[in-house]
Amino acid sequence: MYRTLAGLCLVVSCVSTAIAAPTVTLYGTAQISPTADPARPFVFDVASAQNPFTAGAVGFTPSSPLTFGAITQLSADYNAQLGQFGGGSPRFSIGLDVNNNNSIDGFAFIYFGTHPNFNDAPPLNTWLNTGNLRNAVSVDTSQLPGGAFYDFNAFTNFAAANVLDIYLVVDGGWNGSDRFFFDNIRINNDLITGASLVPEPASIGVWSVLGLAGVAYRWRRKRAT
Ligand SMILES: [Ca+2]
Ligand SMILES: [Ca+2]
Repeated sequence: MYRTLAGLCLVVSCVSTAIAAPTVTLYGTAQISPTADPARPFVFDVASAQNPFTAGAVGFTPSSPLTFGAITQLSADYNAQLGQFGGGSPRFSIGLDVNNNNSIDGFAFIYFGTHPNFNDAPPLNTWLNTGNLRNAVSVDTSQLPGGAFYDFNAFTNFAAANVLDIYLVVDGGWNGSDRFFFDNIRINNDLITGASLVPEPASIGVWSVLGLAGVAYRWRRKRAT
C-alpha cells in the first residue's frame, strides 16, 4: 500500500521552530498567523484544498521518552474558518515505535469529531476545544500490527509503544476545502501556543509517506467500499 501512497507524498517547505519542549515543526500549509483577537495574537493556521491538493500539519517531537500509554492529556482549541471535519481531518497522527528500534512502525490516528463518522460541522469563526482526546471513543490503529480502524482500547493495546512524533494534521481538502485555526495544543503537561513560537527561516521538508498524506487515500477507499 505504501508504494501507492508514495504518489500522494508532497514535497513542501516548512518552518522549524523550537521551544523548551517539545520541538515544533510546521509542514505544508501550516503557518503561524496573527489574528484580530487580542487574547490570541497568533495562532496555528492550517488549510487544505483540492486543486491542487494542499495540506498541512503542526508536528511535535517529545523532548523526553513518552509511551502511548503515558499520554494523559491531548487536546487543542480549534476555530473553523472554512469547511468542516471529515475524511480523517483534522486529527492527531501519533507516530508509534512498537518494536523499540527508534523507527516509526505506523501511526495511531485520533480524529476530531464524533465517533463513528467524525464529520461534524462546527460553527465557523468560533473557538472550541476538542476535549481530552485521551478519552476518545475510538482510535484508528489500522496502520499498526494487530490494530483496527475502530480500536476501542488503543491506549491499552499499544501502551508500551514509544511516541516518536505527534502531528496535528489538516488534509481533508480532497472532499471540500478546509481551513482551521489551532491554539493551546496540550500534550500532557506541555501547552503549545502560536504566540510562544517565533518562526525562523524556511527550510525544505518532506512529508512522511506514513500517516500524513496517506489518510486521505485510505478514507476514499473506505468510502468506496
Ligand atoms: Ca520501530
Ligand atoms: Ca474537507
